[in-house]
Amino acid sequence: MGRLVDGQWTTAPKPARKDGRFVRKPTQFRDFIRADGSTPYAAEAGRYHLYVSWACPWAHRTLITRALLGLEDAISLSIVDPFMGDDGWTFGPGPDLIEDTVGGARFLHQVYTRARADYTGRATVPVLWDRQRDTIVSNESREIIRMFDREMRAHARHDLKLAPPALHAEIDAAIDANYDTINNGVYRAGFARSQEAYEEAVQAVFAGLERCEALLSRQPYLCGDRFTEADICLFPTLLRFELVYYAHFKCNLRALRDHPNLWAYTRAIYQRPGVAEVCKLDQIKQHYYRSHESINPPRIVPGGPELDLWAPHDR
Ligand SMILES: N[C@@H](CCC(=O)N[C@@H](CS)C(=O)NCC(=O)O)C(=O)O
Repeated sequence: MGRLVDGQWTTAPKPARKDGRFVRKPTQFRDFIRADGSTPYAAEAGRYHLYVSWACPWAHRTLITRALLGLEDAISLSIVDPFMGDDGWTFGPGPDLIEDTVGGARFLHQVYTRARADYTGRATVPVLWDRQRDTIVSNESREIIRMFDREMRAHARHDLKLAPPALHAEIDAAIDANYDTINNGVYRAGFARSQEAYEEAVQAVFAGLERCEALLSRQPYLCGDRFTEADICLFPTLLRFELVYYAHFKCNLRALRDHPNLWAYTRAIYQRPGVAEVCKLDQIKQHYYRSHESINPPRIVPGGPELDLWAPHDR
């Protein structure tokens, strides 16, 4: 996996941490679109462009939010190839991919250096690009979905509030609670380089899942009766659980299907109009099993599991 150092792409290995832990660095582009004009990023249709991968759970949050709000005409899209090799994320052509129609880049890292010529860090998806100022607004999924929901409302086709102001604190607390344990927990387990770091992460993943399982036995969604951003942030990880995290990231104490409420909840969200269309299960498997050579050296993509995401649910 490569990264940018002072604007130069390098695949030179980074020295591993002594404790074997995987630590995700904070994202660096943290500007905000504001409908009230209080930032240089006005809430205009046709101005912003989203760079994503179908495979990435963080990017998946932004794709689901864009689809549920009906922002497809307001925010354009580029979709990178699921294979992430020495060049990092690259643009198509390929099935279900969309090239960089804004800047004609071949590699995603070129989008980063176009925004900041001396950027140091990983070139990650999602990226929200501003055509007018020719720069990145944000590369933080959680903040991008909040902008879509709160600030781009005038351009949304569907009248859906994913983060009603009265629930902000509760939604943020739910997203925080699941981030370390579940969303990033699976990565901490999968990329651990010591037994101790792995054990710690895998226990946290399943403790987090048990907590959600208990919560969802009492209420339909993480924040009560309403479907919110907190559900959008959890769903991409649950969808990937049996597909990749169980085997590839060794999160195998139990399957997701062993948690009846979580499994039904996952199917219920998958079956909401507009969601299945932005869930490309094959691209998810292709990305993880083929891109992480250190975990899966022969890069063989398993045939299973057989998942019936359309099975009826009672939620
Ligand atoms: N904090 C970021 C995380 C984004 C992220 O790590 N994306 C991964 C894909 S799953 C990526 O692009 N990784 C490329 C790399 O690390 O080189 C967010 O939530 O938006």
